[in-house]
Amino acid sequence: MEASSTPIIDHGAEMHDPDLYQPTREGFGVDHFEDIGAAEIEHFNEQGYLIIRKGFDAQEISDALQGMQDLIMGKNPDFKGVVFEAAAQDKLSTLSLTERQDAVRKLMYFVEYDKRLKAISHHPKLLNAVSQLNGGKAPSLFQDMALTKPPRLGREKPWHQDNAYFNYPLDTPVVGCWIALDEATVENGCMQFMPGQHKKGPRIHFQRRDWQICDTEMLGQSSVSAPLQPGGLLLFSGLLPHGTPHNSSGKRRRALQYHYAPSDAQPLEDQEERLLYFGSEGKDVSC
Ligand SMILES: O=C(O)CCC(=O)C(=O)O
Repeated sequence: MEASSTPIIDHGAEMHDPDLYQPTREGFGVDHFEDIGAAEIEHFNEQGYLIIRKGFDAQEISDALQGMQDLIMGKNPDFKGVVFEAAAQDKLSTLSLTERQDAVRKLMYFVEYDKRLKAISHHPKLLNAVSQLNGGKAPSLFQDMALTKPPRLGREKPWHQDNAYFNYPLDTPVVGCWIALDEATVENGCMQFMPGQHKKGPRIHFQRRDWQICDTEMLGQSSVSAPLQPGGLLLFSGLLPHGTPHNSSGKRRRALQYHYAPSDAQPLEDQEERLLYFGSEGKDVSC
């Protein structure tokens, strides 16, 4: 099996100021999907997030990891959505297919190429939870990604709001779901966020290391972290400011990220409204 001859490379590997990520506590959560009740829904509405510590079991996570690895190894030649870390670009041609696993930054739009990854994204307990958090609407998956953050290489995802990337009307209750496939820690780049700040609405983003909130707005602010065991997940509002630092550890930090809008939500025809609210430098951006 051959890997793609023209690998897609991510846009940059610039290092960030370590003071951008200063978690002072861990986020609130429950153990299981079944534990979501009125108090948890209220928490999500007020704080913009909810952690489910034991959402998926070991078999589901190992199936998902196998699905991801198969796609990276080129086992489905129709799949072209593997993006490599810019920091690995120079040595990519020297790496074996197995070694390439640790040079990947992300996979984009894969659910139609692997049934194990689709099964997680459409798992009834996940869809039910998203529906509980979006006001009772049936959720529809509109974006799927895997973010692999390889050991010592995985780049930062600077502070941002996901809705800054999506062409939906501002009041659409977009829910993000970030599922840990490895143990995610502060050291290997678990999610960090600013609880409650989804309520402040859209923030202007700029093209810097990425399409992001300006560093000067985030420097020195204390954040909340979401360390997770494999199978744990973070559900979060599309307006919640969040980011992940560079993986400076020797440990992998692979994750799936799915985004859902209510199935009756209509995407906008163009980017104009998004650029108006989130900043004019955000033309054609992708996560
Ligand atoms: O997994 C990560 O490192 C960050 C994911 C994220 O926030 C995004 O892609 O929007």
